[in-house]
Amino acid sequence: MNTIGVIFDLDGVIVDTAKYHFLAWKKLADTLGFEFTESHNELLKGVSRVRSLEILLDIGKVHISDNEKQEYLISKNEDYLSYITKMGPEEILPGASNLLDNLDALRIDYVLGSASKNAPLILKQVGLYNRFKGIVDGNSVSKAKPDPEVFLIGAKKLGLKPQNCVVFEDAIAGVEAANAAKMISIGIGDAQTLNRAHYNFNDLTELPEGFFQELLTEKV
Ligand code: B16
Ligand code: MG
Repeated sequence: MNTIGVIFDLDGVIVDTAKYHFLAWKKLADTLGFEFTESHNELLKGVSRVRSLEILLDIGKVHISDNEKQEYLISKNEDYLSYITKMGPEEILPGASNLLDNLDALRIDYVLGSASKNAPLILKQVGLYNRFKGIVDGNSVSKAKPDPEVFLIGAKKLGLKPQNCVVFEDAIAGVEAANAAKMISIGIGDAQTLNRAHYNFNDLTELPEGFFQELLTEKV
């Protein structure tokens, strides 16, 4: 076992499923009769499904019963799944496969730490499911990011102390969760937005060669 391990967020790091969440949430907003834009969708990134619905209803200033909420959560997910089930390996984001190959070569283990309850299905669709040492997803946690729970469970699966775990995240709440877990946080996306991350890259192709070797020498 290596002295460091990696925890990957899914949406926005390995694949871009935000566009499918957007289409499914927009359909619900259309049904409820208000506009839901791509910038509204930014507010839902990294956030749990239930919390996403609450934010969406706030945007539309819509009040509905708990029963209706449950129905909309189910129908939104059915719409979302209609897109997800068409995904394939071509949707893996640039640099992700290469990074996993490099980690394998360095014998650095990696697990998934995602808010999505659909994470196992998505990984299977793109052909990456069997490569992860473990999966922590929206089904395994009781507290959503920015709570560190998802990543602390990930550290257990890696058999490592939190300070020896490196987290790749595209959402502010995810970077905060990694920092709260006392892990090394890497923000993927806009550096201004993710300015609390310890390292920032626009995407995974920007990770410098030797990045993990350097971290390894620091953590020996
Ligand atoms: P589901 P991540 C998150 O994935 C998405 O960013 C977020 O937009 C979504 O609401 C959440 O998963 C829950 O997804 O409805 O599939 O359970 O970024 O944590 O990998
Ligand atoms: Mg994400």
